[in-house]
Formats: sequence, structure tokens, C-alpha cells
Amino acid sequence: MTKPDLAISRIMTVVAVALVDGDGRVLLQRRPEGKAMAGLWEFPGGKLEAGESPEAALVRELREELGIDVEAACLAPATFASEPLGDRHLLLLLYACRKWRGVPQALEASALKWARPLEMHGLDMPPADRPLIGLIEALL
Ligand code: 9L3
Ligand code: MG
Repeated sequence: MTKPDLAISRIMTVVAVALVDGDGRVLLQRRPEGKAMAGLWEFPGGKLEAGESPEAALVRELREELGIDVEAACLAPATFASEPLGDRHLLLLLYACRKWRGVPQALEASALKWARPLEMHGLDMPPADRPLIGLIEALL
């Protein structure tokens, strides 16, 4: 029988954010060439490092990817998605955030875009992000 710890190690936890501006638009970033899923528009975020809480991971990722400062207390758990990813499984935890310091810059992405849900439906997004559009709509 498979040991439970081995089964758990096949789950990759990724945290991401719906950064919402005053006009109800949400920030998406385009995955750069050379990375998996290059060219797709995603909610910014990334993998948890060992021992990191999801909120701490997101605060770190937003600093690295966008150059903005977010307080962990401002991150509201919104929803999640679960998707097979090769021989692993991706668990994407999505937070909502309406308050940050700094102006988002594409430090790792090839482009940034403030989008409304209606526009998001027409964009190429990773399979885990796509089902979240409808759920984000309910938040705005
Ligand atoms: N991923 C999907 N949607 C997202 C994010 C941030 C990440 N909104 C997927 C793409 C990769 C994996 O998670 O398969 C790890 O992301 P990264 O560390 O390559 O950005
Ligand atoms: Mg990332």
C-alpha cells in the first residue's frame, strides 16, 4: 500500500492572488518564455517553500514577482482549484487582496494586465486558473 506521506508529496501547493483595484479589475500576469505554460495569463503567485505558511509564501511571491508589499492580514482566502499536473496534482489556493504598497511591475512575467472577468474569459489561462474566473466575479 502507498504510504500516506508519499501520496501527500505528490500534491504541489501553489498560492495565488486576485489583486483587485478600485475599479473592480483584477491583475493578471503573463508567464514568460522558458517557463512551463509560457504565454498563459495567470493570477500572480507561486509554490510554497518548505515550512512556509500559504500567506507568508504569497507575501514573498508578490514582492519577488510584482515588487509590491502586502500585509498577510489583508489576504482573504477566496477559493481554490485542484488540477492534475503530469504525475502530480496541483492545489491552487486563491486569495483576494485590495490593499498593497507600491505599483505592480512585471519583474518575472512578460506582461501585466488589469482585466475584468468578462475579458478574462477570452484569455488563455492555465487550467487551474480558468475555473476561478466565475468565482472571482462573485467577489467583485
Ligand atoms: N500555476 C498555475 N496558476 C497560477 C500559478 C501562480 C501557478 N496562478 C502553476 C504553473 C506551474 C506551477 O503552478 O505548473 C508552479 O508555478 P511556478 O512556480 O512555475 O510559477
Ligand atoms: Mg510564480
